[in-house]
Order: sequence, then structure tokens, then C-alpha cells
Amino acid sequence: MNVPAPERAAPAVKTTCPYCGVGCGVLATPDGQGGVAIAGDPEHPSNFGRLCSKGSALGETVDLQDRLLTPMLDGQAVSWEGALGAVAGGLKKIAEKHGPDSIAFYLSGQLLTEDYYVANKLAKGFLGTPHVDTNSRLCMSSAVAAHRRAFGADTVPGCYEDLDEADLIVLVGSNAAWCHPILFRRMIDARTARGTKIVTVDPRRTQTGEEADLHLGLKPGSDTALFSGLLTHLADAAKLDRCFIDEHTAGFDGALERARQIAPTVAATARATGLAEAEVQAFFDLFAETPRVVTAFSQGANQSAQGTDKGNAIINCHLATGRIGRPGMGPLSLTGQPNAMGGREVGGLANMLAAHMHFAPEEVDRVRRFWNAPNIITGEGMKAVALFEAIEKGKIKALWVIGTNPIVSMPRADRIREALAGLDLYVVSEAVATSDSARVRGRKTVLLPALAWGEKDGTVTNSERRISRQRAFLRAPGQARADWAILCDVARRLGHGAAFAYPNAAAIFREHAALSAFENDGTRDFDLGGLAEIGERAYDAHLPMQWPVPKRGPEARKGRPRLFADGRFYTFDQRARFVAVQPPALAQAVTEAHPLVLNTGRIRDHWHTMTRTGKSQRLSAHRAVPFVEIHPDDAARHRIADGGFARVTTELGSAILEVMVTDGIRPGSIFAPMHWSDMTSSNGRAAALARGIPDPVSGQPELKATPAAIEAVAYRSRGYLLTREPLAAPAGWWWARATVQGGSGLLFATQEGSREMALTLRGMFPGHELAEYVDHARGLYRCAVYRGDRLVAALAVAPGAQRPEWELAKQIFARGEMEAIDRRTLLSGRAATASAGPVICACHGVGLDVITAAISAGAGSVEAVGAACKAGTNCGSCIPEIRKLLPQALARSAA
Ligand SMILES: Nc1nc2c(c(=O)[nH]1)N[C@H]1C(S)=C(S)[C@@H](COP(=O)(O)OP(=O)(O)OC[C@H]3O[C@@H](n4cnc5c(=O)[nH]c(N)nc54)[C@H](O)[C@@H]3O)O[C@H]1N2
Ligand SMILES: Nc1nc2c(c(=O)[nH]1)N[C@H]1C(S)=C(S)[C@@H](COP(=O)(O)OP(=O)(O)OC[C@H]3O[C@@H](n4cnc5c(=O)[nH]c(N)nc54)[C@H](O)[C@@H]3O)O[C@H]1N2
Ligand code: SF4
Ligand SMILES: [Mo]
Repeated sequence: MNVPAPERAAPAVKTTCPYCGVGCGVLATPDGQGGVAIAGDPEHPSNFGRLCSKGSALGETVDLQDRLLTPMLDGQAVSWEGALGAVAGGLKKIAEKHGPDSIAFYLSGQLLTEDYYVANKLAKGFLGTPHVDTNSRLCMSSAVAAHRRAFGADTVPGCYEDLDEADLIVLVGSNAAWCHPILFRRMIDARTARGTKIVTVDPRRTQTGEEADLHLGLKPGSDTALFSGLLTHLADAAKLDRCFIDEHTAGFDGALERARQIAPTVAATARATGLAEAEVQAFFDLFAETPRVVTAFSQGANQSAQGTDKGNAIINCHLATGRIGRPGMGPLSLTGQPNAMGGREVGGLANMLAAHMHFAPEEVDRVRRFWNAPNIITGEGMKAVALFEAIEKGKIKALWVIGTNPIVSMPRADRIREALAGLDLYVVSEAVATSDSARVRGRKTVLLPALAWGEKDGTVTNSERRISRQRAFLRAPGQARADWAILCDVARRLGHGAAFAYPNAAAIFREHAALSAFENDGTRDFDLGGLAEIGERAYDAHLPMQWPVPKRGPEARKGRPRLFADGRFYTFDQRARFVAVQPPALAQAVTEAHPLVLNTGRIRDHWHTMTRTGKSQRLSAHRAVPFVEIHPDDAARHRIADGGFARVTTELGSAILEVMVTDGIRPGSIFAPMHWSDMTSSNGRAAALARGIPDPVSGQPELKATPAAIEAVAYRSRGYLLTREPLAAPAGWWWARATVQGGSGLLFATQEGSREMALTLRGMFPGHELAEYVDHARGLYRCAVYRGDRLVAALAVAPGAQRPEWELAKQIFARGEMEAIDRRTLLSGRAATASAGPVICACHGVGLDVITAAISAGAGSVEAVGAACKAGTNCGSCIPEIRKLLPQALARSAA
């Protein structure tokens, strides 16, 4: 059994952040009452004590509200016996009737390696279905495919120290300031320490682009032209490492010839990318002249119908200059999820078998013998997009979803939601009962309560191949269990008890490590042989370590920061491959009906579908409603106003989003965050609008460029409602929910006037005292609902053209006890003192107005602003935004 941690005020437990692939070490100090104090682990080599806004707020996300705490069968609570019986019985029946390949698993890069290993083994070795894919298909499968084409294995050559030691960092399709914030701070430190230059390549000028020395706002999807132009330039400027190319690579001439066809000159590159020639020239010169260059790439490269070629176009330039595997140089795929890499190690993708082995007959046989597997699969399964299409077509009858929320995050999610209803068996292992995917019903639906972060035990691997421990420090709540333990119980019920008799996570890790070393002899990059006999105590004490960790040799038991320094790769002839890439093209052209390109992605303080960060009031303050960014020219053309609403429509559906007009986005493009779901908004599911045409090599869907239309939407009234408990919004409202201090907030819009709104609200709080301010002639209604001195709810309604300003009301609401002056403030909508404005610094809750006031009073630097009002002094995630407000920045953007 998994030994639960004692729940008492205890010393700090070292664990790892459950969010992004940076993989920061966390010190968690439980308070003995289910809560926890969070700090960065100063000894962890990924973050050296720092945490970003999301990591810092982890303590606000461990409460049990909304948690799934009992197994459920078709909407009814059942015993574990009942639930596991239904899963095992259902799988057995379906396998007998339709064959095992009518069963599919959809896993997650947020599972621990041990969970992932067991799921993969059960499906591919024992149930005998190849259809095991993961949300990592949507995340970094193009990077995996590019690595395999170039290196013969899915190897990340470098490490984070390379960022400290680089003189040039090129960020391609990465908003690292928001999505890999602690790594980004390392890059900024490198700039301070050694003058490292930062170049960003992104059609949007994000906060990362704002901080860059050079921002290349290229046309969506044109990255292969940029890097083809660069390869051509390196050749023409005699900047190639001929020796490296001749001795350690193959395919250079073909790749260069293709690059010349795509982008023969600087001028041609500029034309193909929509950049100015001077910008292109500046970038090419910088790259050519700087030996220590790291090119880090993320979803702007991967989530593309040409994602694999984008990765290889980048890698080509590094191979051509021999800049790989050496300090301060190399291509670096930034992984998104905390265990995206661990999933690749166990073989969680449909085109892998296990432990970086694929489907060569000898590999299949090797894994079969190691597992003693009765039903080993012999070929690839369906990748996520195809897998969900097979569900629509009725080919897949049973689906088990573990640790991901596809009804929000899959492209074409509305269609998928309909398709799931046709499944004979739909199983969801979840931590949260109210997630969109947990609320869908198949013909038979089983929900299995999973342990969440802080309760579970295992390992994760970050972007630099570093394996760290996640450790339990909270008691298992309700009947929740570890994902691996649930899987093992189902395996036992299917008659495979002996192969799944793990006493704990350490035993699974040992087996996983042993498989990686099994008949390896240096032929496979992924080798944890040195950890295959790790004891329980050593596993518990395991320090972060970078694979490979072979049994013998210099890096035995201590791992290795870089690979390929010797110029030997994992192809049959040990030479790396150049890849001749295809010219850039968007998967789908815009049309008259859908004239804009919809780009989707992330915001600073929310994580994916918000089932966890949505619980934090700190993280919900920075961006409280789903929004769409649009260029001023397009806004004018479509008659859309900043702060108003717009309906964004693609051929897959529509969403209604608040408009943010900004020249940070290219004309012709719009951007919407992926985070809002039906749990947090009425019409905010923007991720579902993506068409998701897959890359031909990796199968990763295009999520950054879907043709879309936009039109203004007008509402008669808008306002906010603050309540102590989350309240369902009345039908017909547009709404978005955000956690606020002391309760829950709804920002809403309706077609009703203030008169009807007043009636609705009074009906919501029967038996309470109401203090009201009514001016129906001006469409205004404000109301404070209280019991005695305690403020229970606060509402404000104004005409639809006004964006509600709720910072002040939130401050009063947070205090709970009302004084007369607060009541007047709430009802007048005007502060006795100035409001703080929208929150910029999540850690200290510092608003925009406070920061600009500090700057007006003379604070001329980020440090001075911090000294004046504390903004930016904790996690630093907001520093790029503060820097943008400084007079120099304002002068620059005015010029
Ligand atoms: N705050 C926060 N951080 C996260 C996450 C989160 O949910 N919230 N999720 C984590 C996960 S799983 C992932 S995968 C990572 C993702 O991290 P990122 O990849 O940095 O984030 P995204 O916002 O998805 O996309 C990055 C950028 O790609 C740009 N882009 C779009 N099209 C193109 C193009 O054609 N070319 C180029 N060069 N760029 C393009 C977009 O404009 C966007 O700014 O973040 C991780 N970190
Ligand atoms: N349009 C568009 N779509 C996208 C993207 C985009 O940029 N644009 N990005 C894509 C990318 S890169 C990613 S990674 C995905 C992310 O998308 P998802 O994986 O769907 O998002 P999450 O919200 O992280 O889902 C994790 C789920 O697991 C649950 N959970 C948490 N802990 C545990 C646990 O320990 N065990 C179990 N069983 N469940 C747990 C959470 O409550 C949550 O419901 O979205 C993809 N979709
Ligand atoms: S950068 Fe932030 S989200 Fe990512 S691992 Fe570190 S603390 Fe967690
Ligand atoms: Mo991701």
C-alpha cells in the first residue's frame, strides 16, 4: 500500500510543482488541518528556491471543494468494489464481443511516471489494445517526432544550464515569461550576467516578446521559411561546421537544397514570413556570429500542421553549425506538462511501445519477454485525433480517460462530447467531480476518484530529462486512491494479478528502470539501469537526477546533463540526420466567411482547464473572464470595441469573449486563451473551436491557426455578483466565474434591464436584508445583501456598454464584516479612497493603479516599484508587465 503521510504540523516535505515542465522543487509544510504552506526549494537545480505565481499559490488549490471523493456509477455513488467490477466487467465483455482494440485509453502528461507505466503495460501488454494515447499528443509529439527524425531517438540534447551559459537565446513559439516563468527568469539572469541576447519568434508580441532584444512577429505558420532562410544564410556566409557535418551527420545537401528553394535570400525569407528584411538580416547575423545559441521551442512550433518540420528546420541549423550537446548551445524543446517527458519514457504515446522502444519485431519480443505479457501488441495505435474520430464512428466502444479533460482541451470538442454518449463504457479517473469531462455520460459511465497533488507519490521528468519526486504530504481524502493502484486493481480483476502486484510506487519505478536497461547495452538513449535496484528508502530520498543513469560508466547513479557531445547519435550509423522540410503552409486557408486566423494558448495565472488554478483567488484576479485579442485595424473593420463582447465562430462552434484590442497581435489574427470551460463560463470554451488538422508526421493537431469569424455582441446590462458560495447563474446570462477572496464571483452580461435584474436578485436571496441603490432611468442597480453586519452578497448592474469594475467591491467583500462606510461605497460604486485597479501582481494583490501611482511618484525601475508597493517582489511573474509600465517603456511604445 501507499503509505499515507501523517497529517500533523510537520517539517517541510520536498516535492515538485504539478504544473509546468520547468519542474520546480517545492517545499510543502502541511499545517495539520488539510492546508499547506508553500515555498520554493532552494536546493532544487531547476528553480533554486524560486516559484512563479502558479507554484506560489499551490496552497490555495488543495482544499476539497469540488473534489471527486467516491466512485460513481451512472451518476450514483458506489463502493470501490462496485466501480472496479463495472470497469473490469465492462472491459472484458467489450473485448470479447468487439476485440481488445475496441478499447482505448486517453492519458495525460500530468500523470506520474508510475501511473503512466502501469496504464501502458496494462493496455499494451495485457488487454492487448494499441490504442493508448495522451494529451501529450496535443503538446509535444511534434518535438518527439523531430528528435527521432534527427537523432534516431527522442533525446533532449541539452539542459537548463545551457540557458545560463548561452549568449543568444531564440524562443520560437514560446511565451516563456508566462508559461515557463522560472526558466524565463533564468534567461533574464543570463542577460544581466553575460549580456545574453533574447530573440522571440511569434506572430503575437507577448510579454516574452516585450522583454526580447529582437521580436520577430512572423506570419502564422511561416517558421520553416525563417529557419530555411537561416540555413541558407549560414551556408552562404561560410558559417557551417564542415567538420561536424562531414563526420557526424547525413543528409545535409538535400536539406540545404530544399532550404534554398524555400528561402534563397534574406529578401525571400522576409517575403515568406511577412517580416522586414532588416529584422531577418539582424536575426541571421546574430545567429551566425554567436556560437553559444540555444533555440528553445514550444507550442507555436509543435501545435502546427507542420510542427515536425518546424522542429527539424530548427535542429538543422544547430547541426549545420555543430552547436549541439555542448555548454550553452543546442535545440531545447520546452515541455509543457510536469511529466510530459515521463510519459514519453514509459511509451504512453500510441506510436511507442515502452521505454523508448517502438515496434521492430525484436523490440516487441523484448518487451513481451520482460513483461511476460500474454497479449503484447505488435504495431502502433491511433493517435488522439484519430482515436476520438474512431469513437465518433463507433469503432471504439470503451474509453478510459485518466488525468485530462478532453471535452475542453481536444480540438473539435463539441463533436467529441456528442460522440462520447455513444460509448458502451466511459471511465474517467479524476480528481475533480465537476470537470466538463466528468459530467459527460456514456451508456455506462464510471467515475473513479484519484488522489491529487500533495496526496500522491511518484516521479516526474522535466524538460531537461531531470527526474524528481512528487511526495505525499496530505492524507488521502474520502475514498480517493492513487491512479496506479486503481489500474492494478482492474488488472487483477481481469486475471493479471501477478503482473500488477506492486506494493508501492517504488516497486513500479524499479520495474520501469529495469525495462529501460533490459538488453540495452548503450543502444537506447533512455537507460535508468543505475536505478533499477533502488530501495524504498533511497527512492523516498531520491534527488533530482537527469537521465540517462546507466548501471555502469561515469554517469552511473548520478545522471548526465548533456548528450551528443561525442557526435554519436542513435541512428544505425550513429550519424544525425538533416531533414529536407516542406515549404510553409497553413493547414486551412482563411475564407470570406472565416477571414481571420484564430490562435489559442495560455495566460499567466491559469493552468489548462482551470480545475485547480480556478480555486485560487490570487490566480483568478489577473484575467477574470475569457477574452479575445484583436488588432485595432480588424477591430475597426468588424466594429468591435475594446472591453465589449464578440462572438468568435469557426466551423466547429462559437464562443462569446470579452474583447481586448491590442497591436501586439498581427492584423488578420485573433488570439483566445484555452482555459475556460463550461465549469467556469457560459460561452467561453475557445479551445474547442480549433479545427485540429494533424501534422502528417507526428499527428499533433494544429491548434494555433483555425479560420474564424468575429462579430460584436451587445448586451443590455453588465455587472458582477459576489457570493459566499458559488451560485449557478440564471439561464440566459453570459457569465464567467472567478474565485474571489471569501467567496465566488460572477462577471455577467444579460439582455435584461436593471429593473428585471433587481427582481431576479431579490428572488435569489429571500429572507436577507438588502441595501439597494436604484436608478433605473440610467440602467443602474446596486445591492448589498447582508445578515446582521455580515455581507453575504454584492451585486452591481450597469448598462451593457460599461465594463464592470469590481476591484473595490472585492476588497470590501473579502473583509466580510461591513461598516457603514463600506455599505455606502458598495452602493455608490465609488471609493472613499482610490481603487487599486485590475490586479497585476498576483502574489501581493497589487493593482495596476497602485503600480502606476508608484511610478508617477518617481519609481523608475522594477526594483523601485517593488520597494514602493511590493509588486513583483515575490515570484516575479509580473515583472514583464511592470517593466512595460515604466516611463522608458511608455516612451518607447509612443515613439
Ligand atoms: N501559465 C501557464 N503556463 C503553462 C501552462 C498553462 O496552462 N498556463 N501549460 C503548460 C503546457 S502543458 C504547455 S504545452 C506550455 C505551452 O507554453 P507555450 O508554448 O509558451 O504557450 P502557448 O500560449 O500555448 O503558445 C506559445 C505561443 O505560440 C505562438 N504561436 C502561434 N502560432 C505560431 C506560429 O505559427 N509560429 C510561432 N513561432 N509561434 C506561434 C502563440 O502566439 C503563443 O504566444 O505551457 C506550460 N505552462
Ligand atoms: N485550442 C487549444 N487546445 C489545447 C491547447 C492549446 O494551446 N489550444 N493546448 C493543448 C495542450 S499543450 C495540453 S497539455 C492540453 C491540456 O489539457 P488537459 O489535459 O485536458 O487539461 P487539464 O486541465 O490539465 O486536465 C487535467 C485533468 O486531470 C485532473 N487531475 C488532476 N490531478 C489528477 C490526478 O492526479 N489524477 C487524475 N486521474 N486526474 C487528475 C484535473 O482535475 C483535470 O480535469 O490542452 C491541449 N489543448
Ligand atoms: S515555473 Fe511555475 S508552474 Fe512551472 S514548475 Fe515552476 S513554479 Fe511550477
Ligand atoms: Mo501542453
